[in-house]
Amino acid sequence: MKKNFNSVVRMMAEAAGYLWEKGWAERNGGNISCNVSQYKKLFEGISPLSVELDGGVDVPALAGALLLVTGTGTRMRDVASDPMANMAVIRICDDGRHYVIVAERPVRPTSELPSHLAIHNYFLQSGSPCRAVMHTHPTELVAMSHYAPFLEKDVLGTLLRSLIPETYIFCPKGLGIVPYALPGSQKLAEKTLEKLRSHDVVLWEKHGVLAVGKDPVEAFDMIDILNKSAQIYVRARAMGFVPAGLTPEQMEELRKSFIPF
Ligand code: 2HA
Ligand code: ZN
Repeated sequence: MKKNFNSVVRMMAEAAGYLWEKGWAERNGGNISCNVSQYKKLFEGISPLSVELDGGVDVPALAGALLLVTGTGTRMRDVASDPMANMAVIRICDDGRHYVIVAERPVRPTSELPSHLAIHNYFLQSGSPCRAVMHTHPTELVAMSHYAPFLEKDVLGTLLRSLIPETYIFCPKGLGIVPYALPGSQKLAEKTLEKLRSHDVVLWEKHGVLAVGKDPVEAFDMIDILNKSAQIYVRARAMGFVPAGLTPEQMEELRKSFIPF
């Protein structure tokens, strides 16, 4: 059991390293969480901070669940090199509102915990196979979120999916936009969850993105593909032209060949 838990820790560290290498994780930017409830036994009886902390949102489906979460104020590059010194292990209390820290080191979870909790709760309620949530600050996508016309319904998602076939194939439900809300707020968590019900990835205006996956590397891949499209757009504009994009016929051919719904 310990070996399998360690492999989740290693994958969180691997994904954190990618965020740093991409230049998407300045200072303490970004956070990652994984539901690791299957390893509950490893943490029985450990409680360095026996206070119950308020998670900021009601998450009844998570009562008793165990989450591995990057620590507040920690750097992604430090999560990559020394994961357990920079991650919190938390158990959600039976009231589905509070949590306790149960790892040997009393690291406190990310400031974006309300969004992470709301989404893990949704995974369990909806029967989703996803168990990982990732938030990061991809430069080109954040830059594009500063331009109001891109934030109109479906504009940016449609543009990005027309730039390379992979974006449509691997993110068929595209990008949902959440208007600016205070980082770490309950409002940001609620709006994010709303958009995630019908999109693969959510863009937080003037801040960053949030993606989900069966594991943290899968969540990273979603963001990487979308930001690649954003980079292609930015480079084309820098070369002085507006990229043509795939034609409606080419998009339709992709849809019929690769997208199961
Ligand atoms: O973890 O990125 O949004 C720090 C942040 C807050
Ligand atoms: Zn952020």
